[in-house]
Amino acid sequence: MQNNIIDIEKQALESIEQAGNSEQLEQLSIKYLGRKGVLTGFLRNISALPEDQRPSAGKRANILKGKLEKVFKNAFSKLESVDGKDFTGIDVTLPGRPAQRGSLHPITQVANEICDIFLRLGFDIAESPEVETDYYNFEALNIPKYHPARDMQDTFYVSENIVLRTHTSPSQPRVMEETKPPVRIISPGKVFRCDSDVTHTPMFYQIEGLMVDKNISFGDLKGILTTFIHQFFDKQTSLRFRPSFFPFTEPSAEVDIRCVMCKGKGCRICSKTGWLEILGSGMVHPAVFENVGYDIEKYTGFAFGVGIERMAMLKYGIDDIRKFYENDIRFLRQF
Ligand code: 2NL
Repeated sequence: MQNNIIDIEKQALESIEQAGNSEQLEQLSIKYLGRKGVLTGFLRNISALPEDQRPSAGKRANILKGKLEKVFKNAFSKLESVDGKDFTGIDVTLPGRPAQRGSLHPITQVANEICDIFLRLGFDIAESPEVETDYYNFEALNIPKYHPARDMQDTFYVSENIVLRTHTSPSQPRVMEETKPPVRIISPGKVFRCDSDVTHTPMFYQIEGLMVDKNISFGDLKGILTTFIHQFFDKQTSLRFRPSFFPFTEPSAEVDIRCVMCKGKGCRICSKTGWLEILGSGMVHPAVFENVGYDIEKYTGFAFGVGIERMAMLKYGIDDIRKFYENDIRFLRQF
């Protein structure tokens, strides 16, 4: 009996060693460990042994069973890696996987489109840091020390004198400090405000424009902005200029367009007014020119700011600004 179990072990280990592939190994595993296998048969026959030999025979058989299970497991994993290496070529007749084509984010597309319109009108692009000094973000733009826009509720402060820019205007005094008029620039980019709901995200995109020269008038402002709106939406779009207030312009005007959804009849998008507010603008305040050293007797200029998300929402009929930043590929693929 003792010899018998030693023989079984010896035979099993030898044949496992010689097995060349997982199929042979599978057969061996059935032969030794299967329900009708050698070891099961051995265990079943224990009752035929003399009583004093039964416990030790049972114990030896169970130990061998555990050992063979481990050996099989190792042998299988060894053979699996060998099986993989048998693969010698590619099946060139299989259909290929189509490459996924990427596309620009809708905000980038709209920003590019707006920049292109102004580049054709002779504007240059001016960029500046997203982390800005208090001076260029507020002071240079005539936003006084205790103006509500400077509140920590509205502005992200990095330190006492450093903020995440709340508009892209800071690039404009930066350019004016270094360039004599004429100046014709637009500043696209990310801006940041402590605000978050259906129409506000804490990070959003803006494009601001600035034109300075001798004899620049409110008529130039109207002409340039009308051309811009007609090119971006369509030539039939009506505009209206409403008096407004900004610390950096005087006079200031807000620009509305006829509702692109209802064409002025009144709908949910325009809150039944028939008009949509899309731009802030005005003639550059003399205090801004003085801050950058421009002669206010010689030069005048206009400036404006437009939110890119809002333009994209109106152009494509999107009702929730947060959709731009959820990165749902099903949304983004539509553009
Ligand atoms: C808005 C308002 C505006 C400006 C931005 C500006 C820049 C300089 C001087 C004067 Cl350097 N003005 N920028 C002017 C009027 C309005 O933006 O509602 N933006 C979304």
